[in-house]
Amino acid sequence: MTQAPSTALSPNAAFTPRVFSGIQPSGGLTLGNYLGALKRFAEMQDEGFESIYCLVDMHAITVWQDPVALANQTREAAAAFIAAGVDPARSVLFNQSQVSGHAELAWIFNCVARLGWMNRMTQFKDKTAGKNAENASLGLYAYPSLMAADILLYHATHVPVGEDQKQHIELTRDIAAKFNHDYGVEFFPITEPVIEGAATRVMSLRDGTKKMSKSDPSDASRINLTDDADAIASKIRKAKTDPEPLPETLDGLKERPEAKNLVNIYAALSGMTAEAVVGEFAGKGFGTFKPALAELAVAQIAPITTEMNRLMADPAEIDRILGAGAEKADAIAAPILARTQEIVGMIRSRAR
Ligand code: AQP
Repeated sequence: MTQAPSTALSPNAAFTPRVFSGIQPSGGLTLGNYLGALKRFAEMQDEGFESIYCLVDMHAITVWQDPVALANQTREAAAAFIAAGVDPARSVLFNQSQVSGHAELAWIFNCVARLGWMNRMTQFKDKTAGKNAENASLGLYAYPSLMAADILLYHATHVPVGEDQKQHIELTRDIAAKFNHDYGVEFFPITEPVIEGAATRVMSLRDGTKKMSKSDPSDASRINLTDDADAIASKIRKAKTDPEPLPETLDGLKERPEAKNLVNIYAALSGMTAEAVVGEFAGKGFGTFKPALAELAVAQIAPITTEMNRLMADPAEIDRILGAGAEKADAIAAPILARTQEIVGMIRSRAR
C-alpha cells in the first residue's frame, strides 16, 4: 500500500471509498483495455482502495458468445487481470454471473431508469450502427442498467474506466439519484468516474477515428495482450500513419488522428506526457518512431503475456480464485441487496 485512500476524492462522505470496475470477456483483452482500465485497476488497488474487479460475463452475452469460448475468455481475462497486477488476495476478483445480486438489482433498476435515458445511450447506437437494431438483444439495450447494478450493488464510490464508459457512469449516477429521491433515502452513493492517464481512449491501428476494440473484425486493428513480440512489432509497423514527420508540438497532431494515437500510446506506456513524446521525436519520421514504440510495447506487454500463459496452464486454479472472489463479493453485496429490497417494499421472509 503506497497511499491511504482519501475520502476527499469522494462526494459521498457517508460511504467508505470503494472501487468497482469490470471488463467483458467478449474476446481477448487489448492494449486499449490495458491502458484504459486494467493498469489503473492495479494502481488503485496499490493506492490502498478497497477494490472489487469483475469479469462481466452477463454483459458479454448481450451479443452472441460461443459457450466454450466464453468460459475460456473469462479465464483468460482473469489471468490478464492478475498478470497486470490485480492481486486476488488484496482485491476481490470474480465473474459476475456467480453473484446473483447483479441480476436482481438490475431488475429493480430497470424499473427506475426511464426509456428516454436509455434511448440516449451512444454505445447501443454504436453497436447497432449499420445493423438492424430491431434484431439486437433486449440485454444489449438494457446493458447500462445492469452496469449501474454492478457498481451500486457494492456501494462503489469510484469507477476507473476508459473514456467510452463515461456516459454509462452518468446514467449510474442518475439511477442512484432517482432511486434515493423516489424512496426518500440516501441509500446509494453518487459514483465518481475515474478517467485518468494518457490513453483513456486508445484508437484502432487501422483507423484513428475508431476505438481499439476486442470485437473489431480486423485483428490488425488492435494489439492483444496475448500477441507475441513479432506480432506486436508487425502490427505497429503496419499501423496506418501519414507521410509527415512528427511535429514540434501537440497542436500539429490535431488533424492527424493516427499519428496522435501512436504518440498517446507511447506516452501511456512510457509514463511520459504526450508533449514530451513529440518533443523527443520532433522532426523524425515513422521509420524512427514506430520501432521505438514497438520496443516499448513489447517490453511492457511481454511480461504480462508470459504471466498470463503461466496462469492459463492451470484453469482449475483460476476457477478456484474466481469462486473465492465471488464468495467475498457476495458477502458485501447481500446486505446491500436485502436493504434495497426492503426499501422497495419486497417481503423478505424466507430463511436464508
Ligand atoms: N480503446 C480503448 N481505450 C481505452 N479504454 C478502453 N476500454 C475498452 N476499450 C478501450 C476500457 O476497458 C474497459 C472494459 O471495456 P469492456 O470490455 O467492458 O467494454 P468495451 O468498452 O465495449 O470494450 P471493447 O474492447 O470495445 O469490447 P467489445 O469489443 O466487446 O465491445 C472499460 O473501462 C473501457 O472503457
